[in-house]
Amino acid sequence: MFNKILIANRGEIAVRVIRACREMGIAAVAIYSEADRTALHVRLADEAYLIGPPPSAQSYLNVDRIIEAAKTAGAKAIHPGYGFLSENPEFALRCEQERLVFIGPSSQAIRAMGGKTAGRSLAAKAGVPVVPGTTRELSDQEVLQAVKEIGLPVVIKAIAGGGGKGMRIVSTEADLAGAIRAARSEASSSFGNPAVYVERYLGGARHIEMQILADGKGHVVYLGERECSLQRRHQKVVEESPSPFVDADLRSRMGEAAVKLAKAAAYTNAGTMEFLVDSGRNFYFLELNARLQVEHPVTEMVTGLDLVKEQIRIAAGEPISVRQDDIRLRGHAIECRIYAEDPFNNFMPSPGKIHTLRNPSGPGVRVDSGIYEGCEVPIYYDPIVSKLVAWGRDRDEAIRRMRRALAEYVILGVKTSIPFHRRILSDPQVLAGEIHTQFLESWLAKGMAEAKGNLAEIALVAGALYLHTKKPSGRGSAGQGGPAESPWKLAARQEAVRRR
Ligand code: MV4
Repeated sequence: MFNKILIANRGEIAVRVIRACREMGIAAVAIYSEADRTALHVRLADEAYLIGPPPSAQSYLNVDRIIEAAKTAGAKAIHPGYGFLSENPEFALRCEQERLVFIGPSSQAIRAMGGKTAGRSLAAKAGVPVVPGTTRELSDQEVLQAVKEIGLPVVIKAIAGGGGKGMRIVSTEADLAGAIRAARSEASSSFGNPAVYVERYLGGARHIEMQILADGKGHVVYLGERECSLQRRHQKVVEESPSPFVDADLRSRMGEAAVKLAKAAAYTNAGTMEFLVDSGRNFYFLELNARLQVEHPVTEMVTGLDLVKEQIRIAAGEPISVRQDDIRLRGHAIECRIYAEDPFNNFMPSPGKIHTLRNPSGPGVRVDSGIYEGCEVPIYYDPIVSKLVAWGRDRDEAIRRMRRALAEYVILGVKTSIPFHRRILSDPQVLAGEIHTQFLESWLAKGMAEAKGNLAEIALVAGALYLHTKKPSGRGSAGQGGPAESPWKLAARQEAVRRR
C-alpha cells in the first residue's frame, strides 16, 4: 500500500480524499494555488505545496508543477478528485511515465471511453442499449441525411463532448443548420474539436447513473444507481440513491449492462455509466464518467462502502473489498449540492468571506464540506462549498432528515443555494419522485419568478404576524419549543437568531 498520496484537487473533494488517506494510515499531500493559501484542504493535509497563481490553468491544471510536487514530497500516487485533470488521458499517461500511480483508470481506458462515438460503438458491441443514432463523425450533409432517417426531434452532440457541452436539441428542420453550426463552434472552443454526431432526442426521460468498481484482478461490481434528474444547465442539484423509479429488475439489468461495458472497455477503478431511462423503463447508455463523482456519497450511504478507499486499494493492486453477492442496498440517501451562488439572482456566483457557519448534524446527516468559519470562497473555481447528505430507512425519512438539516444549516457572508434546496424539497412532484431531466428548468421558470421579493423581509413580517395572531401556548417565547409548523415561522426564527 502507498505511504503517501498527493491530492491534485481542492475544496470539499480534496478534504474527502484526505479523510480516506487518514483512515488508511496514508500521508496526504495537498497542492494549492495562491488563492487557496488558507483553504481547508491545505489545513487538513499532512503537507502542502504551492503550485501557482489562482487561475486553474496555472495551478490545478499545471501538470509539470503537480508532478514536481509529488516527487518532492515523495508521494507514490496521485488522486485527481473530480474535474480538473481527473479525466485527462495525457495526465494519466504522464503519471504512468513518471512512475506515479494515477488513482483512476489507465490512460488507454480514459481515452477509449472519452470519445462519445467510440463509447457508443463499444457499448453497442457489448450488447448495451444506446440511443438510436450515428456512431461516427458526420459532415453537415451527413447530419441532414441522418436526421431524415432518425426523425425529429434529434440532438446534435460533440464527439469530444460530455456533460452537455457542444450539445444542441433540434425540434424543427428550420433550426437544424443553425444548431449544427452552434454545436460545432461550441465543441471547437471547448474541446478543440468540431466533430459532431446525431442521436434521437429523448425528452422527459430520467438521468440515472450506475456506479461500478473494477479491480485489476478481473472483478467488476455495480453498487446501485443514482437518480440525477434534478439538474440546471447540466449541473446536478439534488441526487439520490436508490432512484424512486428503479425497481430490483431494472437495477439488475442496468447494473449488469454497466459491468459488461466496463469489462469490454478493460476499465479499472471507480466509474459511472450514465443512462437515460424513459417512462417505459427502457434504458440507454449515454456516457462513462471515468472518475469519482461529486455525488458518490449517496452510494456510500446506502452501500456502507467507502469509494475513495476502494479506489486507493484498486490503484495499489489490491482487490475490491466485496463481491457482488455481498452488496446490499440499505435505506435511502439524498444529497444537496451547496453552492456559493445566489439562487434569487440567476445563480450568480457569490464569492467572499464566510463570517458565520453552523453545520447541521444529528442522526443520518453527513456534511462533506470544504469551508470553515472565517474562510474565503475564491472567485476562480467551481462555487461548490459543500454537499449535504441525509440518510433514512426509506425515502420519506431521508427527505425529512434533509429538510431538518437544511433548516439547521447556517452559512452567512456569501449567498448560498440552501434556500433553493428548501423549496425544491417542498415541491409535491419532487416529494412524489416524479422528476425528469427538464423538470428543474421548468420549475424554475414558473416558480422563481414569484420569489423575486426580499425573502428574509417577507419571512420576518409573516413570522411576526403569525406570532401575533397565535393563541398563547404557555411555552414562553417564540424561539422555543414545538415543531416548525410553517416555513415562515422557521424563517422568522432563523432571522431572529441572525440579528443577535
Ligand atoms: C440526451 C438527452 C436526451 N436524448 N441525449 C446531457 C448531458 C450528457 N451527459 C447527455 N445529456 C443528455 N443527452 C439524448 N439522445 C438528455 C440529456 C440530458 C439533458 C438534456 C437537456 C436538459 C437537461 C438534461 C439533463 C440530463 C441529461
